[in-house]
Amino acid sequence: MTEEILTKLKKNEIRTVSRLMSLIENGQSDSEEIMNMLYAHAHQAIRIGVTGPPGAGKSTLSDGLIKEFRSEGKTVGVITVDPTSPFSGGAFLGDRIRMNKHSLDEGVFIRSMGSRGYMGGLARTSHYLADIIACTGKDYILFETVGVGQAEVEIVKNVDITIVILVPESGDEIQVMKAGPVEIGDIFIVNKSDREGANRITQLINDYLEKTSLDKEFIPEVIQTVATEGRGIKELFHQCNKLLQQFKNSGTFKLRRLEQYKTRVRNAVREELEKYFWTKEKEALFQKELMYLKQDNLSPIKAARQLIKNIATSPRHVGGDELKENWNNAP
Ligand SMILES: Nc1nc2c(ncn2[C@@H]2O[C@H](COP(=O)(O)OP(=O)(O)OP(=O)(O)O)[C@@H](O)[C@H]2O)c(=O)[nH]1
Ligand SMILES: [Mg+2]
Repeated sequence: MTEEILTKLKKNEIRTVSRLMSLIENGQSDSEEIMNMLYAHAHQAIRIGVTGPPGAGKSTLSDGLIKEFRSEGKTVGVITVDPTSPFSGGAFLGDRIRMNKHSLDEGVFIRSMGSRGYMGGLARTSHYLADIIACTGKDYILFETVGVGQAEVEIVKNVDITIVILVPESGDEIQVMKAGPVEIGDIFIVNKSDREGANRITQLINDYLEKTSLDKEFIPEVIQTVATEGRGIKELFHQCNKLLQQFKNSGTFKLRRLEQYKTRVRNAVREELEKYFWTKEKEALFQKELMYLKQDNLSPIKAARQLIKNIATSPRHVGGDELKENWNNAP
């Protein structure tokens, strides 16, 4: 069955892609075997993170990048994470309108995700979706996330190259630092450069990068763009390709892939342990017992340690009474 899915993915069958994605997003347990199999076929695509504050022009810029990739005959997948919507699956309205023009293009696949409600965690789910897209043979996968929120940042940290977008309104240095995960940027964009203050913020970012990049492999470039008019997009596209080549030559690309792998494993361990820990029974008892506990006597960390100690000695088989006793005897 899994082989059949892979064959369909390789043929770029959209129905299979969508169905598989829904399966993953709903945390269906039988999807794990499929994903394990797909992983080996998901290495070819280059993963690019696009991040920045809300409304900075991430989608407009991604759209411009898609056009550049397409004009070079390259295929692209896009995963956008919409922080405000708990829903997933359907494209977010704004993105749908903006990226609509690609909907008939088989070389482009776009998927929006809500940022909440993923049993397996947002970062894990988004990279699973990327694995699926990669199996359809796409050359590039763009991840669009806002640069706030740990889960969102985690996604764009875990890619081959990261583009951080700022706008003239990002203002002074403090604002710039707050606007996104500045330390992870490989390329910086000052979008909306048709607005006042673009040069000032470009200077600020350049100064900041010079100060902080002393021990790094390179100082990231800052590029001014007007995404709505397509200005600066070619430059960004070329810079992306140049950096990727540089990373491949220097070994950085391989190192980053190794880091990505480690991060994915680490995240999976954390998520698996938590899933393993919070059995239905334990959750129910925990909810119930908490109401009767003298909470001022038992600090949360002590309570957690008691629960963990309990699970360590008899994993998965902790009976209600045992747990209750543990709670009651907790110092
Ligand atoms: N003046 C100007 N407006 C722009 C530029 N780029 C994008 N915009 C506008 O800014 C608004 C937000 O653009 P989006 O591309 O949706 O920004 P985003 O970062 O994807 O937004 P979210 O996904 O909601 O965080 C839209 O109205 C765009 O038309 C630009 O270079 N100049
Ligand atoms: Mg957007």
